Amino acid sequence: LATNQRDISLIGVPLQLGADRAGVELGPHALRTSNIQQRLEYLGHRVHDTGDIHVNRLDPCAPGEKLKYLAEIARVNAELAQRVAAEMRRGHFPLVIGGDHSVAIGTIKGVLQHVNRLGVIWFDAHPDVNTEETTGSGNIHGMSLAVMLGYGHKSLISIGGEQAKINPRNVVIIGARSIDPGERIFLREQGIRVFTMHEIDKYGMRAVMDEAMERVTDGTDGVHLSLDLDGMDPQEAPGVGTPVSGGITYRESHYAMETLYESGALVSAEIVEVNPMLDIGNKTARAAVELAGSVFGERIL
Ligand code: B3U
Ligand code: MN
Ligand code: MN
Repeated sequence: LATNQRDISLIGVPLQLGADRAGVELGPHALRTSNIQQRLEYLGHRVHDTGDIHVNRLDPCAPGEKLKYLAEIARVNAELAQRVAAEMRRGHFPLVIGGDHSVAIGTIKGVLQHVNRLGVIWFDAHPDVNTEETTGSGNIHGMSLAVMLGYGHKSLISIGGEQAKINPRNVVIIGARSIDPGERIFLREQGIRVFTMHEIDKYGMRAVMDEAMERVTDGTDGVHLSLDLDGMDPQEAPGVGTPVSGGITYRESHYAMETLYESGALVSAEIVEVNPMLDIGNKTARAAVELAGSVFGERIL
């Protein structure tokens, strides 16, 4: 059993507007019925399920819109940021369960109220650094990391204060294999370390995590994990909105999570993009819960 027991606060965000695709709003329910709470309690942690943040149902927005459902996404994330900050204030570890990846905005903005210099591990097939200018889809879940770096619509970057942002030096992306042309330019300009599948194949997950942990802990006061299930290979995690083949294997994913646990640097996390409507036999939700186990100290022996 884990020696460092934590108080973990689960916060559900049944948000789908950032992906503009039905199903991902059922993610929090699927993770709960796959026993995320019991799994973490079994490791010795105290888990407090704080329930879901309410998301309003909206009519479909106009086609060609570049920031789809901006107002509601901003409202939900502002509320999430407050909830996350409140949980941290009482010493709890915020574990946000999405929902689409736009919820990273609320989580990280909330964490930044307590942790000034935050390192971020962005586990994802996509870098999510589009802006209104570069997006092809208009889906805000493809923009959340750019917002965290201070680029994006005012109503998003202003959540928790515009000064609440992360340093590109302390961000690593792991598993990227679908990068838009505008994103490529942005990543280069920002100097963000991206471990594409090429690097993972070439050096192995061990070397990737060694360098990743060095970067996210260098001069920071804590590390946030943003876990997008589409980072995993679609064979292991088919229930995601935008599957991209050639992803991170089951064991590589667990190794990465175990390394994060061992570092002791983790202060917050979110698990996003689980889409039960596209899943095969609940495989993705189950994988997500198993990964959460590794993040919080689960070991084979
Ligand atoms: N980069 C594309 C696709 C995408 C990003 N995140 C997901 N899909 N899950 C976009 O829409 O910005
Ligand atoms: Mn993502
Ligand atoms: Mn993704």
